[in-house]
Amino acid sequence: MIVPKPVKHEPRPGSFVLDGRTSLTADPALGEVAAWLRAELAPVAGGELLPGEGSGTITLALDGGLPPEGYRLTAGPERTEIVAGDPAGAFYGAQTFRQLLPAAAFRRAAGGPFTVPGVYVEDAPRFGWRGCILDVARHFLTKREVLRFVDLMALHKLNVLHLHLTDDQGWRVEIRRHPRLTEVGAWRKESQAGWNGPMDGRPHGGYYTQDDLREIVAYAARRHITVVPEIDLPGHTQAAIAAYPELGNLGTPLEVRTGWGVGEHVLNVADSTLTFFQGVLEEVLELFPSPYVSVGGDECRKDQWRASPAAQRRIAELGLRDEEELQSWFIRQFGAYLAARGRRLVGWDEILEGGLAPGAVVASWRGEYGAVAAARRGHDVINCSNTSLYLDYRQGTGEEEPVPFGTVLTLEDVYAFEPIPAGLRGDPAAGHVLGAQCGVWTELIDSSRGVDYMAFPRLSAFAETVWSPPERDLEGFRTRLAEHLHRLDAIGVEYRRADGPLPWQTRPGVPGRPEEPERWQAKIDAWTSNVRSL
Ligand code: TNX
Repeated sequence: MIVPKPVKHEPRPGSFVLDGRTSLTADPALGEVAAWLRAELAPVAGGELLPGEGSGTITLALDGGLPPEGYRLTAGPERTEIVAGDPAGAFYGAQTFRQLLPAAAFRRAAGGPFTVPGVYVEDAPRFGWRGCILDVARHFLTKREVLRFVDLMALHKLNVLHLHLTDDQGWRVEIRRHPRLTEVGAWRKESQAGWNGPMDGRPHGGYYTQDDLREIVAYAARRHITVVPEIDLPGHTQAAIAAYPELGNLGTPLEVRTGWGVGEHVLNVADSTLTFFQGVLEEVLELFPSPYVSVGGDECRKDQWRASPAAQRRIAELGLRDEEELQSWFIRQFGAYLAARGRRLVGWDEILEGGLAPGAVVASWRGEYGAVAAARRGHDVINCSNTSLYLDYRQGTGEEEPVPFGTVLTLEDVYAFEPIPAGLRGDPAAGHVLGAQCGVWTELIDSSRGVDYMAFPRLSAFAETVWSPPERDLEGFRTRLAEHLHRLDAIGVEYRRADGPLPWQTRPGVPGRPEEPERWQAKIDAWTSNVRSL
């Protein structure tokens, strides 16, 4: 019972035994995958899985005829063979092998021998972009917690970690040339309890050094996960402005934001501000080899630009129509900067509102209109639809859901998600849908334990929507999931039970912001009216 469900999974006669005498032999090109699998299995098997012929042998081999990230796995007496088109495919075959073992094999303690039933699996992903957004800006997650999350993504065959590194409430990436970004911007004096609740009076913060980020990137790369950094511009920048007031429109000191919601403080559009953030990106590009780099572009309130003589002068000089076009111009500067360095800009769907940067990839979050509009105009898109994939939204109607936020988004709702938006089905532009991303936004999630509760098992359902063939089978998924939850238990993931939170997973008295579906739809309609009129 494998999650996400493979393309083909058939029983074969006999079984394979993993124990202290099992050996592992790999094509030299798959040496890294072999090293990873050895490290995962050694404490379980109670042996080193050295190369050569043991009492049973696992082999990793290449076959260039297989699709990207695809693999075939055959397990039987004395032999398990994983054949892959590339190292990523071998890695996914190895992940599947781990899931063929009993759930107890996910404990890092020798409990073997373990038996794998004879099996033939043939598999390859439906989409090349299988992502998750992790917001480490609103609430910081330690490096160790991020690495654990990377392992959980890899278990689910996800391959993009979109790391939301900066926001009004915190700047989390060390930038050597602008040290105050973390000295000042990584800390806030307190946080709002829940949505519009009282201030908690407790300082919060943290950041990743450049060495930490190199480590996260390398750790993820070894698990075939690309880390896409997000430096959110020109809105969501209060932490940066608190560190360097000259980046803002008021020139007066500000604090790192302590409350939630969309802030009014945004960057000014001076040349010096563009230069400042190009400098930031220069260091970010050194840390993150990802071909894609996000500059956010979402929820930029225009009040300060409307009131700013300098912003208005910029609009006039450039012959722009309004502040929307000013935002597009701003984002385009970074599109050009990134393109000149061989990278592609990713931005939220707001970047559609005043004209798209050439080559930009649109991450569509306000429903799917943005994805449809951008794909029709020839841009690649990532479906991040909030109404299907925002894992910070409440998982049930119950009052006891911890800090209930957004509309109800159940496990079943996520499982029903289809990455190709309805508006693109049957349209050749659907080819521009690179894949999809679920989102773990953390205004109301203040710990790694809280991330476990909100992300799992909905992330397991999401993984099937981007990896597995398009047909849905809810009953089959429930059966697979029942077994998968034993794996998550063995790993120590504090997922949400089907019947709701355990008592210590509730947060009584912390105010949430539940939304009713009708109000929500009205909001999405309003959000997307700009996009639809394009
Ligand atoms: C909208 S997604 C945001 C985030 C919030 C999230 C909460 C996006 C581009 N902007 O800043 O964290 O909603 O659900």
